Amino acid sequence: MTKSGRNAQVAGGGFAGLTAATALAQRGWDVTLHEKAPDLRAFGAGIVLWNNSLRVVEALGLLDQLESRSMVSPFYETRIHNETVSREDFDGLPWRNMTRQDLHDVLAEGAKAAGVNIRVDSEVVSADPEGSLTLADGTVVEADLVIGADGVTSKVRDSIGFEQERTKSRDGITRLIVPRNKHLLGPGDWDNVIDFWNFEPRVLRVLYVPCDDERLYLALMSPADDPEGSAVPINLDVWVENFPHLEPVLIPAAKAEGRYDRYQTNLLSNWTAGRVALIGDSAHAMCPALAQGAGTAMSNAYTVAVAATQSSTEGLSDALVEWEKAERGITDRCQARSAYFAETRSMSKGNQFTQEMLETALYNPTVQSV
Ligand code: FAD
Ligand code: 5PR
Repeated sequence: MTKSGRNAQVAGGGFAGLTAATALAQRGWDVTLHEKAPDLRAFGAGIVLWNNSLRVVEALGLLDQLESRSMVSPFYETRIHNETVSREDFDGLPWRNMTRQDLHDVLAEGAKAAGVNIRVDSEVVSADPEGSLTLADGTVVEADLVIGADGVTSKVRDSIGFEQERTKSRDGITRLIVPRNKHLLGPGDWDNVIDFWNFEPRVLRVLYVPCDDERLYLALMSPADDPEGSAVPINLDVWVENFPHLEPVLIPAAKAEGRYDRYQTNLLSNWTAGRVALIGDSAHAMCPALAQGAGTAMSNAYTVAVAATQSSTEGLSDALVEWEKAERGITDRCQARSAYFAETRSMSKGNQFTQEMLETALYNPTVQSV
């Protein structure tokens, strides 16, 4: 590890911010992370992680902790009207499922162990490409490097004024964690991830993702213009009528809290301005079809830390431009493919994880690490 002694200010304590902060602190940076919420907590329910983010977690020294709180499914199965159309195992490519809270906890523990100064209740209101953040209480903090990891509604991004195109998809999803109730589900390969699609009599989908022995992540998809399908709490009668075999997990889903979200995509002209770099959803929010929003966030968080460490203080802005050039193509392609799947709903055909579609998952962002 090199000791750089330089100062980094990170806006946002989600997966992107925690990963960047830890990778920087482990390289000798003096890192402060600002999270506007009163505590470090994950939003949402469950998550699928692929090889790319698992390699990042490994490089941060946190893979054992992650493995003990996640599980491996034998297959990613796709069904249409409850008929199996494919069972994919990705030829041994590592992938894992877990709750978002567990991933967040693993990353937050890693950040604390690396010496990141974590400030909760610390809202960032703007950033300056010269190298500073302004907080809601008016404090201005200066930094050699500023990271905007403040999510899809990023203030760091919007205060600087990056050009962007935003789109919202026609479908959206309610995400929940429920008990697995495996014994009530009857015979079946209930350790698989199972993507259940129905087109008749209406478009509804249940993505079934076991996270461990006790907890199941359910993502219930419906078009936004279907008021019954998109109702929260979920409309139990509608979901059970369409997925009767899932009744034992839909009953607790109807009692759980949840939020219906439409998929958002934003495409920026640039991810960097001077000493500021945007990572994660602030830079490239994407549809979830390939389950790579957090994956690309963590990859780019890691590689920006490496690139910034390798640069001199004077050369930092140029190094950030070079970093964007290196990572942009693969991220943009993943975002475009995810948008295509969301638009066409063609994941339902099964066998969609071709080598091309797995490009991001196969990527190892840590190979040129310092
Ligand atoms: P966020 O997780 O949004 O974190 C931003 C953080 O910044 C938050 O803690 C927030 O409180 C804080 N913040 C915001 N504004 C400020 C401010 N002004 N000052 C200080 N702090 C601030 N990805 C996957 O890889 N696999 C999946 O299976 C997957 N499933 C998904 C399912 C759905 C339905 C959706 C919508 C997304 C899914 N994603 C998935 C994508 C993934 O959730 C996001 O891409 C990922 O959480 C982005 O991380 P982030 O750290 O950039 O942003
Ligand atoms: N994969 C995952 C996921 O959570 C979603 C999708 C795919 C892990 C939805 O939340 O295609 O919408 C999807």
